[in-house]
Amino acid sequence: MTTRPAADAAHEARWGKTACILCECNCGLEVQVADRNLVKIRGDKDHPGSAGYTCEKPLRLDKYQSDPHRLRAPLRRRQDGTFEEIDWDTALDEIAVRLAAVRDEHGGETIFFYGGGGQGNHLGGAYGRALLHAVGARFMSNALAQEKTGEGWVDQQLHGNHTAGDFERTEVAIFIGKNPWQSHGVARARPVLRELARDPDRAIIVIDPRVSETAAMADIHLQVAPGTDAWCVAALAATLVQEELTAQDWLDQHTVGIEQVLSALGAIDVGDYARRCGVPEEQIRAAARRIAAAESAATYEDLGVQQSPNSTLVSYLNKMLWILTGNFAKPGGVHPHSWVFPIAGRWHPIPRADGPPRGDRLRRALGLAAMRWGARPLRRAMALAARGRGSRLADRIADATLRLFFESVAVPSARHIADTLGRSNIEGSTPVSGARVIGGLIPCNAIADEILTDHPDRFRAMWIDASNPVHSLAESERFRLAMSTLDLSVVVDVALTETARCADYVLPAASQFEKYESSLFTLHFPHNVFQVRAPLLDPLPGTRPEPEIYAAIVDRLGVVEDTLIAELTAAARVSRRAFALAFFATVRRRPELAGLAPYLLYRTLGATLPATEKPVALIWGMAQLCAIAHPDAVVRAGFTARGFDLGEQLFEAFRTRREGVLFTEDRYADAWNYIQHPDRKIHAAIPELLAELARIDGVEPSYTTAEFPFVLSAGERRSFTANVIIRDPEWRRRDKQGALRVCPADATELGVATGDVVRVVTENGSALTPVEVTDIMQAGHISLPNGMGVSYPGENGAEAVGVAPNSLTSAARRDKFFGTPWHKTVPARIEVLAEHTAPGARP
Ligand SMILES: Nc1nc2c(c(=O)[nH]1)N[C@H]1C(S)=C(S)[C@@H](COP(=O)(O)OP(=O)(O)OC[C@H]3O[C@@H](n4cnc5c(=O)[nH]c(N)nc54)[C@H](O)[C@@H]3O)O[C@H]1N2
Ligand SMILES: Nc1nc2c(c(=O)[nH]1)N[C@H]1C(S)=C(S)[C@@H](COP(=O)(O)OP(=O)(O)OC[C@H]3O[C@@H](n4cnc5c(=O)[nH]c(N)nc54)[C@H](O)[C@@H]3O)O[C@H]1N2
Ligand code: SF4
Ligand SMILES: [Mo]
Repeated sequence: MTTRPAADAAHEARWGKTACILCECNCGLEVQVADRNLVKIRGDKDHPGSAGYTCEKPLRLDKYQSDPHRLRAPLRRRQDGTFEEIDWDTALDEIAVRLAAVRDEHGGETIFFYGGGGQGNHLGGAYGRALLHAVGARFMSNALAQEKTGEGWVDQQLHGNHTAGDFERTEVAIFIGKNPWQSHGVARARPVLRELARDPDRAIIVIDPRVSETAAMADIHLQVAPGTDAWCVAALAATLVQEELTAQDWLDQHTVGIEQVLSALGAIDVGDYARRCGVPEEQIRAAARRIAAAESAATYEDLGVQQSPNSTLVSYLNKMLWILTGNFAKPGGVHPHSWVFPIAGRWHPIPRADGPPRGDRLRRALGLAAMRWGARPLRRAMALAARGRGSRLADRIADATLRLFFESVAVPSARHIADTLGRSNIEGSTPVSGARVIGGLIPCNAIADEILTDHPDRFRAMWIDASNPVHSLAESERFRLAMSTLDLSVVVDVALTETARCADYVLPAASQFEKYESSLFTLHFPHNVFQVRAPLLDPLPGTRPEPEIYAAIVDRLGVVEDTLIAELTAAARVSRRAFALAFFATVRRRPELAGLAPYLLYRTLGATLPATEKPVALIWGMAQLCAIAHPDAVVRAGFTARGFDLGEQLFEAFRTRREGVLFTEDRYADAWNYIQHPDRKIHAAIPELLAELARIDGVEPSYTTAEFPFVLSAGERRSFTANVIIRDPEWRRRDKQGALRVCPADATELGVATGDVVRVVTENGSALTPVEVTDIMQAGHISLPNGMGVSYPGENGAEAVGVAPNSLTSAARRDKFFGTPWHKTVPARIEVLAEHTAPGARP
């Protein structure tokens, strides 16, 4: 069952278990490896979440693993802008010195961190948090802050947690600016959608300006004009209120502040809002009635609205659809869920149903005193024990102490670690532009503003890991310019990406199949799954796994004394109990070390694990924190122990069950426990957004002008796009060029046909692209795929196929609350070329 880390037996074909890294579903895979290639790939039937399902995309994942794009040595930029290869020690030494110099001269807060994980790799980024703390940085961001921060904030106000819809069981599935047939986001999306569409008693409702694959299967498709969802979703919610379709008793019992919402929605002119969003009023009313009549309904909003105007307001209105109808804490509804470690929102431990251990307060007081006064001598004793004397005695002492004090001492210690590393408490605004910081993230669209200025607190250095912001953030040119003005920029990636090309140093990472990895997209309810993936093969020579890279730099910064590392390692050699005690006590005694926890674990617990398994040390910490946070749900998932031993059992399962682990099982009623408001109610009124709802009542939406008569959706998910994780254009089976989709009426008026090359022009750029004429588009709406336009080493040197969407977008067009970009509503025009030009050529 377990896959041993590869010994690189070159010719022997081996099957191993891993996961797909192309979208957040992380479907389980079985892969046959030979000659360092992923030769055969199939869905893993044993995976507890995907159960053998895959889409078409991972079958040629070898294009990620084995392409000529792979970096093989650290790179340093020369004066003339070209790169030279340097050895690892030189790279790490120089980077550490330069980071320390920026910190000492301008302060750690001027060192900015971006990325830290894509769709399948969050372990490296978790280790990267230690570096962030080691240099005293405060600001960071990642892709979530150009899509999910508005929704996250709304969730925080309403109930305090991230939610997931129960689409497998729901009667009515509502997708708002979401095309799960292509983009997934729901486990086993296609069978789930097919089943919904096939069953006459269930329904799919889609809000999308296009007839997306999902819209084509829908019972009701509200084909809005692009960017007008606020009026459409407000009209839906208003219909629920005005036709008295709300779950009034449930609202009285489980919500507070709902009256303000009801009165705001009660005042809306549904007919006029229907006109403004371009959807027939009767269709909106029919959709609202269908939702209200259902046993259960669940909603899913995504980029179509999150990267469009009024996104934060739309998130709020979206959530009103399931709140007003009471679709919470029941099969088929919407639920907050457990996490292995939260990537959005606060760490939220749920108390055991049978209450705290007896004498908790006394134990806590005694425990803390013991920790304070006893920890050091104890660790010393461990160190002695590790040298061979009294090891069993030390373990016994640790065992007894843990039994007495685990819940009272390790738990608060765990909270401090989780809050520090999760950073969700970091709020406020950015030093230069005053952009709102939410969940510890600054808006992606504000990053360049924080650099391109002579403000004394501007960002001076940037650390980028597993992300390609020059390509993926609005207005690539401006981001590129911003990078060029920094004192230091470092990129960790597997490929020489568009962003890496702008960096001072590029550090080559081992691929996701060459190291331990895991994704923290553990977003399910009532059953939640986590998979730790073991390497299928050794790192490509010259590359290193991120945990090793981060530990090496933190070593060089010299922020932790050797004696502490030695003492903790000694405790780990005695037993994991002894280690737990020493580790939690250390963090209790020196809270400033919490941010360095990943590094401490790697260097101490990791030192006692087999060499390739070192990165699993952090998984031990996650397992303990997860068991502390959700003890009953972990027990229901089949684990039997309590306290420290429960975390241990979970860790052993994560470490050895290669197909993934069902780590929590909830009951529907448990959803109430995940609400973070002490009254366990949904706080429905959000004053800022109710004011915004009132404001848009006076707005007539329009995003086009005579100069730019089209609305361009810049970045649609198609069958062969996967962000920019795969660079080889040959990976795509269909739509190789990534055509601009245009409706037949517009095509006729322009005089273009499928395959013709046109120039698409926006206020910020222009690009040549072939056209695909298709009636899935509505008049005035055009669309380009995401993930295109990345350079790839070809026969004639580096070539780029397709349009890089952010060569056309603007950083200024963004949500007024959280700065999320309006990629889906870019004003544009189409210029028809006199002569046809080769697609992909520079305009
Ligand atoms: N194949 C594939 N799957 C992916 C990815 C990928 O790159 N490729 N990326 C993953 C990632 S990171 C993400 S975040 C998700 C995103 O997943 P989705 O959000 O589902 O993907 P998109 O295609 O960007 O946008 C969804 C829909 O929004 C519609 N839309 C455009 N403008 C508007 C509008 O004004 N209003 C409304 N209501 N809809 C509008 C588009 O027509 C499209 O059908 O996909 C994930 N899955
Ligand atoms: N115009 C427009 N822009 C968009 C979107 C859009 O719809 N329209 N969508 C947005 C969305 S939703 C998202 S999520 C972002 C995604 O954009 P990014 O956050 O930039 O993420 P990815 O494209 O997933 O890039 C992943 C990077 O990680 C690298 N990588 C892969 N494996 C490893 C590894 O093991 N270690 C390291 N260190 N690196 C690795 C890959 O080579 C790649 O460079 O794009 C956004 N940008
Ligand atoms: S791309 Fe997403 S849905 Fe498709 S196999 Fe990979 S993880 Fe699963
Ligand atoms: Mo995304």
